[in-house]
Amino acid sequence: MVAPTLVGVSSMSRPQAALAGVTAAAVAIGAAEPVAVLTGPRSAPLIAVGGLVVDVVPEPLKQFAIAVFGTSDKIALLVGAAVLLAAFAALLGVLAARRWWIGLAGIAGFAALGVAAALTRAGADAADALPALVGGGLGALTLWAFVAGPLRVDSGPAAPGTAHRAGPTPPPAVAAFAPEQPLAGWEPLERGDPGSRRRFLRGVGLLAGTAAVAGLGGHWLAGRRGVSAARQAVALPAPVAPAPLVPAGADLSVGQLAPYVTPNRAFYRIDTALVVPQVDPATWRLRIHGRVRNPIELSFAELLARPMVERYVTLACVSNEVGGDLIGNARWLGVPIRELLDEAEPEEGADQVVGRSVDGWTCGTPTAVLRDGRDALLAVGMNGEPLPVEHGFPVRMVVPGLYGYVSACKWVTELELTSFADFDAYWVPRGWSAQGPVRTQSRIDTPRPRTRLTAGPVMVAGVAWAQHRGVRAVEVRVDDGPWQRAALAPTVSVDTWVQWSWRWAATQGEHTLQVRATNADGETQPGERRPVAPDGATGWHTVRVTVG
Ligand SMILES: Nc1nc2c(c(=O)[nH]1)N[C@H]1C(S)=C(S)[C@@H](COP(=O)(O)O)O[C@H]1N2
Ligand SMILES: [Mo]
Repeated sequence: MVAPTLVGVSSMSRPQAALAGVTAAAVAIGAAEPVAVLTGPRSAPLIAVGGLVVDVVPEPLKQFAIAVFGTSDKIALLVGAAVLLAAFAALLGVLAARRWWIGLAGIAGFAALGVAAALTRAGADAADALPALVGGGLGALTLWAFVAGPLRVDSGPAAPGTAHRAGPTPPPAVAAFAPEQPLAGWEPLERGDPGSRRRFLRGVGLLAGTAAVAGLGGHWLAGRRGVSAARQAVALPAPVAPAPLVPAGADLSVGQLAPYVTPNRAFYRIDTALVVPQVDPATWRLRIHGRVRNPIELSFAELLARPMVERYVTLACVSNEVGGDLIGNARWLGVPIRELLDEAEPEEGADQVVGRSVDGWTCGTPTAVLRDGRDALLAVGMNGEPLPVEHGFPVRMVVPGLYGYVSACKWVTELELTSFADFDAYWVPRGWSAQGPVRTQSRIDTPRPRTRLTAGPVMVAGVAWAQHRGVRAVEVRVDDGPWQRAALAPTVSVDTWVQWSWRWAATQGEHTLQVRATNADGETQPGERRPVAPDGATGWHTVRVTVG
């Protein structure tokens, strides 16, 4: 390394220094990716730090992100992190041009953050520090090469007013900040002698290109190490208790109306995972432990060997706004959780079953709900296929009547018996209710808001749900008029949503359509609008249309 006395050897302009900083960051991030192929994608610095951010950002900010970016919130987070990193790296480059050790200290700080994030992820081991360490090391080397090493920009031949190395003038890097230099605004990129400038730019191009290739290549390789082949090799057993047939007419097959069964590729996805956990069924194990008399451990083969049932269950997210689409209905194949709990024999007072995912995420489900006879499943199949990887392959929980955040643990690997008094699952300290029964809700799917219709008969239709209680009635009203009964389509069970329809004799003008459902307990959806936090939105879905 170059001794500190050689400080200021660079004669870089600020844009050059910033470019050097960004290139060093690109090298750091790019170099970490191939290493993360070995240590797992969650140890890659951007993903690890992003995961840390997901876990620690305050709930209102997260809600804001979901509201603004929807299901692209993860991409937005990663793009935001990359932009922020580039900005910091540019600043570091500028500082490093003055004092190269500031740059190295900055990179060391970033590497330390990456290491800390990777090591604090659930299930991390010491090797997970490697991507950030290798990336940080190569990034530091790159920055040094630009500001003080072989790729530095040397000052050009002495010209009037141009500071250079010899003589009593301050070192050029300092001169770059001397008062006679315009401090505001960008200086020209062309600083230093043309030969070293070309070397510098070639260095930038070569290193940035290599970083991009390493980064994208590593990312691609990591993807290929996924479990899609293992998933395709899974042969699902036939259920001993098949799902009831979907009655004719359950699907009204009206355009724009959500189909009764949601295809897997259209099924909403919500989770905290920045990279989808890749769980090899060959090594997957489920532990049922904690406050039980008989702890149980099962392999995937042992789980598949058990009698399976198949059920339609509508899954809903507590973050679903009134009228929102974070809900879907699928045919799940799995083992009743009740049977496994009976074998494990929960102790008195163990009123909470904590489902724990391989990535450390947890949900807390009332033990009583899992044992009350409903079709709570450890699911392995979704609509006739092994679970899609992003929906929890190889095994997830599905519990009719409860929101996903308290019941639907994907990539589940543990069921721990404890009590609500003793343990708060993932979303509880973040401001969500520990108990999450699904609220009775209804949605207008057609007509869409703000559409122009022609006067005459109009089919108004949608879905309504009150999982595990069932929907007794759906009513529609126009412009605050009287509530009118909609027709309910037949449904498989009380655990799924139901389609409804109502024929409207539309008259010219602006109109407001509203819907409300009543569940089988006789409770009608309240009209009061409440937000999704802490336990699910309330209010009537309202759609405004123009009839011309
Ligand atoms: N491991 C894990 N499981 C999880 C989550 C999660 O963040 N991590 N999110 C839950 C939430 S909030 C919901 S609504 C459902 C969504 O399941 P889906 O993505 O298959 O629709 O998964 C649940 N299971
Ligand atoms: Mo959710």
